[in-house]
Amino acid sequence: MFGRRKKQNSRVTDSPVSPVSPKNFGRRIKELLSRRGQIGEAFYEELEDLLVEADFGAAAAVDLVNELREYRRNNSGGLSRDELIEELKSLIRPSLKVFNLTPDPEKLTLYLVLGVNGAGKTTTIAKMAHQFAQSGTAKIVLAAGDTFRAAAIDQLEIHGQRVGARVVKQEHGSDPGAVIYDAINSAVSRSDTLIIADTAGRMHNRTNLVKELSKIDRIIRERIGNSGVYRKLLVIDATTGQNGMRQAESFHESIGVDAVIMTKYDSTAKGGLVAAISRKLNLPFAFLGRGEGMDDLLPFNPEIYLDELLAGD
Ligand SMILES: Nc1nc2c(ncn2[C@@H]2O[C@H](COP(=O)(O)OP(=O)(O)OP(=O)(O)O)[C@@H](O)[C@H]2O)c(=O)[nH]1
Ligand SMILES: [Mg+2]
Repeated sequence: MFGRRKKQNSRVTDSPVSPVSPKNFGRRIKELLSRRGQIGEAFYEELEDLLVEADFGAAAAVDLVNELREYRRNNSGGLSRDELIEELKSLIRPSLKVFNLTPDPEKLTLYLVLGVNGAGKTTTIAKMAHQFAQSGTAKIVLAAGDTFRAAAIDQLEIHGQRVGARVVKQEHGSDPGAVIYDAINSAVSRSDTLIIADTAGRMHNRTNLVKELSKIDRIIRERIGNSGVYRKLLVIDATTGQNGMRQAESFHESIGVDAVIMTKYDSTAKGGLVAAISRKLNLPFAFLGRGEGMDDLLPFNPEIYLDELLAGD
């Protein structure tokens, strides 16, 4: 799972754009319906293919289509296009959960940001800091916990200056647990309320990364204790398809994840990954990243997500 950037990039280069996009997925379902007239086996098979193409994952696609079949069996009067889309929405909706990421100004809060390299962690940290600073809900410190890559510390510092957040750092190669521990101490002594900690997305190998992240996790739990709030946020790049699903499984299994932030939703040709992760791992989503600008981070809204995915107009 870790360090797959090269493979992902080459995959993206090999097949630039999928014909399925969150915007036209619903339109294609409608096309499928009008083309077939009747809803029969061929329709269900095509719908299943369409769901797989849109990154729902094979298992979820099969399940959803079976549930739709079942629904239709129980509604012998037939099913209009709109009814079918509404039913598909109501089959997907129950698994979609929102994680409300509004820091409590009364409590010391730490968000540990996890994800493979290139997922969009550092940019997302900057966007979150920008939002929380603008709304005045928190006094923010950024912790430069990605000490593996030399440029990562500078990158966070530049973002920190831009959004007006203090950055706690040590030099390249230092212990990320120590950097984050320092950041907590300095937040406490200056009465800052929110620490957002960056982490490395890649190390020499996966075992090293899991070990490192587990150590960071332990340090934070011990230092923050029950009086504060500690959340692990996993950043997934929407354009990585089923690889994103594997990343979510792997991080959740090895470190434990509280909420997912999906980045690059603006550049994805597929929207089903959100539903796939929600359905399989029962994880809530906090934000969708929809561009590179500081304001391009929107709270996850299931109804908007479903409308965009299935409205098709
Ligand atoms: N279009 C788009 N690009 C994004 C979004 N979020 C991040 N990016 C871009 O993705 C690239 C990688 O982002 P980073 O924030 O550096 O990713 P990272 O996870 O910190 O990467 P490493 O530090 O290498 O582990 C940058 O060019 C970002 O501008 C998004 O929501 N939409
Ligand atoms: Mg980074």
